[in-house]
Amino acid sequence: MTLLTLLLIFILVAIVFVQLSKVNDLSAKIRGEEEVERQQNDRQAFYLMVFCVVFLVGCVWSAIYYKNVMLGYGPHTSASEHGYSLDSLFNITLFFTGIVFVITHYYLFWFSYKYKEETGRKAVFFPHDTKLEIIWTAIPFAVLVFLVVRGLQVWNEVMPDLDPTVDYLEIEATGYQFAWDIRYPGPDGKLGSKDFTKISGTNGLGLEWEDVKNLDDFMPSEIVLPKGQLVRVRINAKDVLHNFYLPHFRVKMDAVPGIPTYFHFTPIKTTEEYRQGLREYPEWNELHDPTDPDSPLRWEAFNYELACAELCGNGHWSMRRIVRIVEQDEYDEWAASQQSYYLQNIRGGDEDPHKGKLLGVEISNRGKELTSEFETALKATDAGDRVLNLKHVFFETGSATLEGKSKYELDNLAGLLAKYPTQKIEIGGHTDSVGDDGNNMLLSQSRAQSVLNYLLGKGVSSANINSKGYGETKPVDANDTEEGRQNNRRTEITLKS
Ligand SMILES: [Cu+2]
Repeated sequence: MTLLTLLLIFILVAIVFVQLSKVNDLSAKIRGEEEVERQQNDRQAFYLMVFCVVFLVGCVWSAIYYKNVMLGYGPHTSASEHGYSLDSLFNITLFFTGIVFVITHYYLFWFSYKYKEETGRKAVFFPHDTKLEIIWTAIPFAVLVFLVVRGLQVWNEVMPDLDPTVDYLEIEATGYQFAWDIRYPGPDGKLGSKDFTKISGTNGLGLEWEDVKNLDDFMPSEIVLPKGQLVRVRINAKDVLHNFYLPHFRVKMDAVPGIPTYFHFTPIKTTEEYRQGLREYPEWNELHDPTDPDSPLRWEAFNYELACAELCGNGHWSMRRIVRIVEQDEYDEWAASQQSYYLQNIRGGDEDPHKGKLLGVEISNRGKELTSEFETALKATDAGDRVLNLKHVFFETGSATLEGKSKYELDNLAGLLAKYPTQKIEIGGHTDSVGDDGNNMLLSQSRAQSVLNYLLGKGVSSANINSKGYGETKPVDANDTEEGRQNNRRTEITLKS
């Protein structure tokens, strides 16, 4: 409908012009060509002046009118530390180019008006003026030197190499058609090494699993960063040029296949703080989705985003990712809840070079798990909730001898008992139902005793622990499947109240 109306307007305007030119032709025949030409010159000179005024006023007006949707103004002041330097550089450049823009346009139209053809006026031949040449060379020279020097200062401020002693969080972004793989370093704080020949269906980045730094790295679906933390982003591409663009943080860097690039910045506003800033502006208090009355307001629905700023193919738009800036403690909680990519997808599989070995990251995860289970059980009042299964304590088959790898769990337990020195526990041994009941009872007793002896050896007070064998009397699962029997063969501790 709009298109049809526009088309109609266009046709009508064209008809008006055709009719006007017919009228002109007719009047020219009546009054003589010269007179008509003079009048047309006057009219066109006048129109040019009108255009000049409307155009310049329009430019200034639209800049002011749209100020609040532009980065750097109104609600969109920078959300990163260095962003303010870049924004001020843009403003300085805008100031100088703005002056040139107004002056050149003013003279362009004013001269067309002033020097329009007039009877009896002759053009002046004006070949050269040294003074003028000097002026219009010297002024741009001075302005450009100032802009370039200021630009270099800002560049050095924004792009220095990071001193390795400085505390920063390093993450990695790898662009490909059409998504980003974002990698975080995990608890060790270090990203592991890569080799493109290792790229496979399960290992899209070609991470080298022999490098233990890779084992705790995680790849979340959203980018979460702590406020006030210096962040360095390693930027890569796997296929074509992409661009890592975080507009609200004034971060923009090409992702080039084969050449890693980087950028570092410090976010200074959490997502929530930025939303509160937007809230001050009436246009951000409109419905996010105007067709849905239950939709959140625009400021409530706001999120920082990562965009690919390179037209990298027809799925380019889908490279958008949400970026969430949170306070440090919220970040720590989020990071702790992330699962290592290796442990989730590679561990125990064909590509795992550490098969059969217990890894440092697993030991520390088990320690954390036992601590949290122990502390939850401590607070429990229900007797059943005060029982913990020591999942990583193993014995040699048919014997009460502890396997070497049990030591990690037992050392963790000894640590917990040292932390809670008044807490008393019972160690309970359990078997499956295979074999003679009496033998099972004896085996479970001596296994519980082995655990007790180990803990005594670690300095746990004998007044705080006792052991008991339950044999096959307390199964937690069915005894007719191997899995069930495995669940029944276990060592438990009960926290006494
Ligand atoms: Cu892209």
